[in-house]
Amino acid sequence: MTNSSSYSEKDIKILEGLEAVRKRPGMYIGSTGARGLHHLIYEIVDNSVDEALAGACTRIEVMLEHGQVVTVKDNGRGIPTGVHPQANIPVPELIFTRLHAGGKFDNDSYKVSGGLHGVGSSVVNALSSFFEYEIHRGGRIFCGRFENGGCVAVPMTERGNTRRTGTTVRFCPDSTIFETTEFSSRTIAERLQELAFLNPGLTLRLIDKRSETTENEWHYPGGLQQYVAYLNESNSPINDVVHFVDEAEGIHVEVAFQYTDGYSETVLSFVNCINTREGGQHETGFRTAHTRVFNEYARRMNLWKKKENLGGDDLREGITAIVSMRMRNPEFEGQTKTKLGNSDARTAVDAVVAKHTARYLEENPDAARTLIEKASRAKAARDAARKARDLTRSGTTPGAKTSLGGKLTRCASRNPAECELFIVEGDSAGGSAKQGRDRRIQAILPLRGKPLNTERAQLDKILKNREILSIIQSIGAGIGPDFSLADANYGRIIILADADDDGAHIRCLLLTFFYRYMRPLLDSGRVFIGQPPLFKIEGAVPTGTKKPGIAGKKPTAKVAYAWSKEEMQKVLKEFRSGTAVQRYKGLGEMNADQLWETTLNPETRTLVQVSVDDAASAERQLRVLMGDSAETRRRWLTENVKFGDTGEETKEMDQTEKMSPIHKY
Ligand code: 28F
Repeated sequence: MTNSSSYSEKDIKILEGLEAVRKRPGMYIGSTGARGLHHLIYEIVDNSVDEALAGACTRIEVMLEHGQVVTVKDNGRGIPTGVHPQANIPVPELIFTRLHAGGKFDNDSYKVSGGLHGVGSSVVNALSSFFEYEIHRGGRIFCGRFENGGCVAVPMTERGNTRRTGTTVRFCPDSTIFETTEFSSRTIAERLQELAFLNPGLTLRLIDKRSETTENEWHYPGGLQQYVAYLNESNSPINDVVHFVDEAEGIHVEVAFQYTDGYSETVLSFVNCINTREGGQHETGFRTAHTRVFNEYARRMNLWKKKENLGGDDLREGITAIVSMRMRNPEFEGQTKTKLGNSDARTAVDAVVAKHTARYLEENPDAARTLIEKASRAKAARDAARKARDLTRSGTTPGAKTSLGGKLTRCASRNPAECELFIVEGDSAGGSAKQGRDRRIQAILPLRGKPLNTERAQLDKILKNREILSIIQSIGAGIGPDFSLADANYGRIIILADADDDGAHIRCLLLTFFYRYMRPLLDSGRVFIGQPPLFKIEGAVPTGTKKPGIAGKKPTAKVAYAWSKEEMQKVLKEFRSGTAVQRYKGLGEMNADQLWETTLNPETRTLVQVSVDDAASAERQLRVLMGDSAETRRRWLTENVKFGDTGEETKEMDQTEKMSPIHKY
């Protein structure tokens, strides 16, 4: 047992390993921002999920306590507590103080791992101000504690008897390392729920004791079948959920899919519970098999006679599909290492999907016909859209003519990277923006009325909507599968809408459109929400005098702005009594100079950058808000509505608050 006072060289080696983590945390958890912080929890939870995958754990609990202390507890076998033969220290101390210890890299099992693929619990220990564990195994309880990033504070000791088995870890992220140590219950809940869907039979629980205690639990014996049904809850399904599990090439493949009468394609995929957001070979296998089998069936049943095949996009219009597989030695590629590279995954998924989809179509001829008819309509609409495409690919520079030129007030610069397109609600605000802007780099597109709800409209109808079409033409980079970010005429798209419900609805409609038809704009962080001030404070401020006895000059008039009630009250203190406070009802109440100073000027404005952090949750929120089920929308609004201090209902229709913090741009 190591005696904490006399460090041997092996302890020093342990510390060096964790010291490296503390020096460059980003190398191990991606960032020291909110995402990196949450990786700490995912890393520990994934070890419990590994136990579940080994069939030894059925329950995982995560608890958040005051001071951002996290506890994760499982009912697995308990980490072995013997002394490790080589390292000559107890296995738990090895796992928690040695990088990549704990068998993470043994290749004989489906090791789960978080976004950065299994950096190991020791990284969490290294980045925690304290880290303690309790293991129930073999009828005994073992516990130990580390402090300051892995220094052994209490070597493992035995403490009493127990009748259960399992591992509990309790840690507190080191606030000197992380920009924020504020955990988001919603973020954690989404991952735990996702793990529950991916591991039928596993129960996950989240207890948040930081304010009034809330508890949530997820358990889905139906697995992916329930996951698909959950994602489609707010839209109208047009077939039953198709669900199958099989093995091929030594790979475990589980698939579920269901169509709704919507138009978007949602395919989520996972490998060993890792969300492969960038797709990869398994998704390719799913798509090629799905397209091939549907076309074969459609021809054989004389449902499709045209020369060219139904395209994959046509056949997957309205589909929600999830592919979850388990395999050894997955290889990850892509920018965020979430694209699966193994080619045997494509073969395996193709074989399983082809076999079971063909069987589904044979056994469900009515559903098959419905889906193929939907696909043929989709193809017709896409052909119409392709014909209309020349409408949407206007010119190659911000200054180019557009057939609806009248609406867009272009800027002078020819360099898209510096150009900004303001989409402004209402003509009067549009007018002030045209006058007040920086003509060199700022273009203005006023919106008359509300843009179309593109969540519920097919492509050819979208192209007939003037508002949407003027946006497409102004950006000039096409839409949907044709969209090309490199062709965009602007480096920033800034939405300016009133801070009221109509404005929030317009923001939501525009974000839905960008999310559905110009997704790379969002993913590349080019979409922003302008933040006009809520209050204008006008009055007299006392002019301070340096020397006593000299009468102060007469107070000077001053105008100030505020973006919140609190800020307004703070600013008001600088003014003398009798100051006028105006609450702006809309952008139109500001003249050109005020709009420039408060909202357009890059030096003084505040913008919210919209970043879609998790496709699944953004997808679901947009579906609930923009889908066609009023019931689910009502339920969502009831759960998410916040009553403002004036008592009136302020519907949080606006997605941006949840998507990203405020940045100065
Ligand atoms: C709250 C976090 O970390 N749970 C874990 C186990 C169980 C075993 C294990 C873990 C085998 C020898 C490398 C037990 N019995 N929860 C957790 N539960 N690690 S981590 O083994 C570690 C590997 O060292 C375990 C039999 N086999 C494995």
